[in-house]
Amino acid sequence: MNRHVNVSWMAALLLALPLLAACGGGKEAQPQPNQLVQVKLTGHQIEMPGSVAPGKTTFKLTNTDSKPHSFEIDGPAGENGLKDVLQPGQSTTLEVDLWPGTYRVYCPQDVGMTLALQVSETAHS
Ligand SMILES: [Cu+2]
Repeated sequence: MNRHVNVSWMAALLLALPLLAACGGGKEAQPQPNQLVQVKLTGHQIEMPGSVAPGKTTFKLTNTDSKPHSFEIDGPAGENGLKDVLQPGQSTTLEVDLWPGTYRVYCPQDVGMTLALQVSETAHS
């Protein structure tokens, strides 16, 4: 009789252990790293992918032209852009939490430096 009780206790403990471990691990859940999108401002156009996944995104912007340029992205996540123009040869980053939908990406300095960016519904890795 006593032995049976002890075995049950052991079984209960063994079942509980992974749960306790899972609880402890959950607290240390890593934040999702931002996806990185490379953007080149060439003067004639903005070179970047036409579609990206939703979520926290870091745009790595590089001005490869001989004139200053800037970067704006307007859409479902609101209006985001650089505060200052990007000088020739310089790089900077812009972080945007992208929601699904269509965005207008453009350089406020130049008419025609514009493109449509599609942000998909689901993240795909
Ligand atoms: Cu420009």
